[in-house]
Amino acid sequence: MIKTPVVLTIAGSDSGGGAGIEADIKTIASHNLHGTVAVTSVTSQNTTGVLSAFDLPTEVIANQIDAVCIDMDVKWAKSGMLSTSEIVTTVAAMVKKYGLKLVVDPVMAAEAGGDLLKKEAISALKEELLPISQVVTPNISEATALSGVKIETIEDAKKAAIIIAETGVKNVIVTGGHLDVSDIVYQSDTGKFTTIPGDFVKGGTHGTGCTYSASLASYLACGETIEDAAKEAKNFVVYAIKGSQAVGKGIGPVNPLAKLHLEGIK
Ligand code: PXL
Repeated sequence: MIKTPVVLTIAGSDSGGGAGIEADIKTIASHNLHGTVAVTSVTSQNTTGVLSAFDLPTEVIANQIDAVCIDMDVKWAKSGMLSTSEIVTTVAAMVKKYGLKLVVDPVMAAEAGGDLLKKEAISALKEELLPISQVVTPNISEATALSGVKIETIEDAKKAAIIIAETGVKNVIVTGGHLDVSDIVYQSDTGKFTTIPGDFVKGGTHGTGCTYSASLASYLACGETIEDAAKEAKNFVVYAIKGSQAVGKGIGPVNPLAKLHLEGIK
């Protein structure tokens, strides 16, 4: 019997069911992989915004990672909302302890507004977590916060990717949902750039970043190359936006099960 890859998400909970661990688990499951979680923070949130966020004690976050990793063979993980520098430091220690291959979604704010990472934690992210990570997937504003480069063109995004890669992270994917919808993949070991074009799609977008990084981690856990995984994950998110369901009064949540419902399991 072929062993099912186990993917771990280390991220916050979104009570509205659109982003965070809720999006991650749906995404991982729809790749027909087994998803596990370490919750970092519980947000009270809906489609219109974040009411509050309650960070879990770092011991509880570490315990969840221990529980999963001592039992199951986890190779790939993704991180989302990490909230504080203490949580970033804890997650970095656990990633090292279990030799996890990590996709970092450098979550800073919710789609409908609301800070999900304290400003002081950005340096911990750059100094402690990115140097031991395989991939980081910033959107335009996160790439600006990580690099100091104001991004208005694809060339700016490339400049930012090179600066972010100086932290030691192996691959940088600047997602272009807010630019011209192209994603830029930068592989630091070869210096190669790949541009992945996209079409603007209409639908709910709450949870796109989480869904993208969870899909990317799932494709990588299945052994795909970074370029193929980036193309497939982008396509996965297109389905999730197109198949979003009209719930709530604000920014509608993506539907990570849309591709599965339309195409079945591959
Ligand atoms: O999409 C970023 C994100 C990450 N994690 C949690 C969130 C959000 C956005 O709303 O709620 C928990």
